Amino acid sequence: MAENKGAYYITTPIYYVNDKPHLGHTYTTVACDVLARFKRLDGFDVMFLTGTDEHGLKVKQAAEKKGVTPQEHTDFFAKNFRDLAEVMNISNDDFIRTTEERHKAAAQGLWNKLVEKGQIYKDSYSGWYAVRDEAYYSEDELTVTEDGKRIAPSGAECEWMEEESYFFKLSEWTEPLLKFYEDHPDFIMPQSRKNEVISFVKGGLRDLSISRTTFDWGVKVPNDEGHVMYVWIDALTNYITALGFPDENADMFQKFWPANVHMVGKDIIRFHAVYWPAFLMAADIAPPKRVFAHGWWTIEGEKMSKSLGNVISPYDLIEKYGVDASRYFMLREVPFGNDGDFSDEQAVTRINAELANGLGNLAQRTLSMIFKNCDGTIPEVTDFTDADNGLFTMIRDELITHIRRELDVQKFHEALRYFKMAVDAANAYIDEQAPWKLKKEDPERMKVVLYTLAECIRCLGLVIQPFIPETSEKLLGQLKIADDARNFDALPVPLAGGLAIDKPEGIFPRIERKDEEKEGQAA
Ligand code: ME8
Repeated sequence: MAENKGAYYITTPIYYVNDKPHLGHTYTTVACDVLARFKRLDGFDVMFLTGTDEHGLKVKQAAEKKGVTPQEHTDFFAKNFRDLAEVMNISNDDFIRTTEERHKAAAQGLWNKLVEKGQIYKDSYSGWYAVRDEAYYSEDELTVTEDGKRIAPSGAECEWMEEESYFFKLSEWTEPLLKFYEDHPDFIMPQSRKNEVISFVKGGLRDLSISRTTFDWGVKVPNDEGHVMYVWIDALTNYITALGFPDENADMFQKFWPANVHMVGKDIIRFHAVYWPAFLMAADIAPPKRVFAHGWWTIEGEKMSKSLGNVISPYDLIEKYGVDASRYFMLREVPFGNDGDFSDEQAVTRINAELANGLGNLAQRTLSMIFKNCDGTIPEVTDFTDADNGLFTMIRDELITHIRRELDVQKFHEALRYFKMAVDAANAYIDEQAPWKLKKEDPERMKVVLYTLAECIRCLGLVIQPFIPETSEKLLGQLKIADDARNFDALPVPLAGGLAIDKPEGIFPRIERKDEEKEGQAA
């Protein structure tokens, strides 16, 4: 049994149910899944939450357009997100929908606490509102088109709104927030986003309108049913709903709050790193430990988004490359935190080089030699050379330390770079040692080399599980690694000799390029 290292709580944003999920949503969820799986294998008790954000004018309008009720609309789209999570092999422990009763109770519970603490007052509000962003903008943030339309920095069109509203005393939290950022230097990551947030807060915060009267598709404000809560106070609360809030003595709340990481895209950093900790501090609840804002997938430089009509469907990716290769590519290609332009060309190159030729080829070459030349059993050997031991040190002892360190700061691409270096080292070793030559010249040495490689494949298979769970399962299955020997505690325990392995099967097929297919047809 692995040592229990304590609790670890990770969340994705809850996605709007105004359309089907695309590559961008999948990216955030896969990144969180990798962390959740890694932490479980590393001995933590993990809670991993994802879900859907189902209230607001946008949803109501989308439902009206389709001629269905908002609830029917949200039921349909929430299912899309749930289904995709299953297809992408996402290991979430809970899936929250903001239309659930438990969530309404939590949002109202937080509201009541803020009222108790004197943090909410009623006034009236007017300003430029973008329905698409569910946000008000100040005049100086807007551009005015020739025909007088006001456009927000996000590109959304704004309309003038005037309504009675409840306000949260955000202005009182300017200094406490700045102090919080200073005392918790790792709260906002990466650094570029942190600088952006701090300079926004230093500019001074205005009180925030947190209720709406112009529509009713939302959580009702307690004791004033003409108002529904502003979608963001409603949505952000999801992170504590799932832990049993408003019961702060609930076991889950006690165990998992504050969250270790709220993973979000950079578009919603302000809500998570400014409003959310302010709401929580105002309600006497600890803020989360970290908000990590990753970059955007772009297509030819433009953010992938439904409104621009340039979205990549995760199902297309899966069809072309498979689930695991898609997961690997997303996290390997772009330094996590930066924007990245999507191209199939890069996906094929990366997958072929690192999965098919890299890991796949290493496993296939090694396991088929063992199968043919060692009676299908792992050789029993003892005399290791410096070259063998060097590889063990790199892959059995050091690799996990590098990956753990990089994942703790959400550098998925760096973790995978270390993995790739280890695979390359093992492939270089097989070429140098040339076990196919040793077969005649020195069969005893051949066995040692094949054992060394099999042991490296075991370790590589173990550490890569969070990224490519299905393939590593196949690989560890071929090596007959028992289920209880698949967590990271098992890494230092060497592969036993004498065990029979399964007949090896390729784990990563090479992906044919479109141009190769054409050439093939012409030939
Ligand atoms: O903002 N590249 O929901 P949403 C990378 N409901 N990631 C992307 C992306 C892209 N092109 N497009 C979207 C909301 N994402 C709110 C959140 S949380 C309390 C409420 C990902 O459906 C990224 O994680 O618009 C981004 O933050 C999120 O989807 C926005 O999803």
